[in-house]
Amino acid sequence: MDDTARDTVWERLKQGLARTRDGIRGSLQAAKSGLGPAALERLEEVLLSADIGPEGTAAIVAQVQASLAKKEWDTVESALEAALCNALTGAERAFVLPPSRPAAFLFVGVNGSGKTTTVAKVARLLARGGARPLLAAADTFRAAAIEQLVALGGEVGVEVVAHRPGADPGAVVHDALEHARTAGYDAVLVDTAGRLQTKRPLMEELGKVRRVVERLLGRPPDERLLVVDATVGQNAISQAALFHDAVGLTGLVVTKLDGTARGGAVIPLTRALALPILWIGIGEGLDELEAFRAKEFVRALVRG
Ligand SMILES: Nc1nc2c(ncn2[C@@H]2O[C@H](COP(=O)(O)OP(=O)(O)OP(=O)(O)O)[C@@H](O)[C@H]2O)c(=O)[nH]1
Ligand SMILES: [Mg+2]
Repeated sequence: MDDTARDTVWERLKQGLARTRDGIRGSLQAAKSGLGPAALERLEEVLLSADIGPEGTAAIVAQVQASLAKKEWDTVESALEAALCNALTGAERAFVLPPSRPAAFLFVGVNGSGKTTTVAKVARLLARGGARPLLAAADTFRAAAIEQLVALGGEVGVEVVAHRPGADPGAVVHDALEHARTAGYDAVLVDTAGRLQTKRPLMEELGKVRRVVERLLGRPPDERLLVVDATVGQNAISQAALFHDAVGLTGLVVTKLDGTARGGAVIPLTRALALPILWIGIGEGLDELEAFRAKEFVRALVRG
């Protein structure tokens, strides 16, 4: 990536996180002259309202206090930045296209979390990197879902394998993998129907899709990604656990970080299941997907 492209990414990230940052910066104003009881309370409140969760907030605040006491940092801002980075240890994993062809990626999540959009964003990213992705419309639940993926595929210039509404999602994935093999595609991106994590038969259907890939490729999908909407708050954690049980997640994509003051949700999410965040979604546009880089993310939250 050249410098101009990097600058644009950084600007987008900053803009996307603006709403979450506003709260944090407000609390830092209050802590300008140190972390007195009132400023401490304000900081706690802000971290909680950013959805960092009670545990994460307590740990971060304790660390900020300890590092200020030890004079490791001379401003609350720097101490907070360090504590947030620390809370995100292990949360970052750079995506690399696995060597086996075709690679297979499964995108799962609750209704409306941003799966279909993310599939198209990732397809564009792969295509720009010189790979040939193929999309599989395994959300056969509604005709509109298939049409949406076909339209997005057109927008990013990527072929879509689709069956009729109501078709078996496993069959769609089967066909897509076979087609990818014969036509020399590098990766198959599987869009699935949104489902409530509490609906057992629907969760079992995801297990079935995973097994179709295993049967054909001799291994499970290379990435099993949960697409989570950052605005849903703490409920996202119980969602993640049940999807993890169903498909054995390899990572997270956190979407809608642009429209929310709750960007801190990434912290409990990644910590709860020790899953890395591969990408974040910071807008509806098909370019508005960024690799998650903990340090940059924190800097955009705290400093902007
Ligand atoms: N602001 C914002 N909107 C997003 C982002 N990602 C997706 N969306 C929007 O969220 C809405 C739902 O996105 P979809 O991709 O259709 O979500 P889905 O998970 O496929 O939905 P279902 O298939 O119905 O479960 C759309 O209006 C998207 O444009 C994001 O990062 N930021
Ligand atoms: Mg969808």
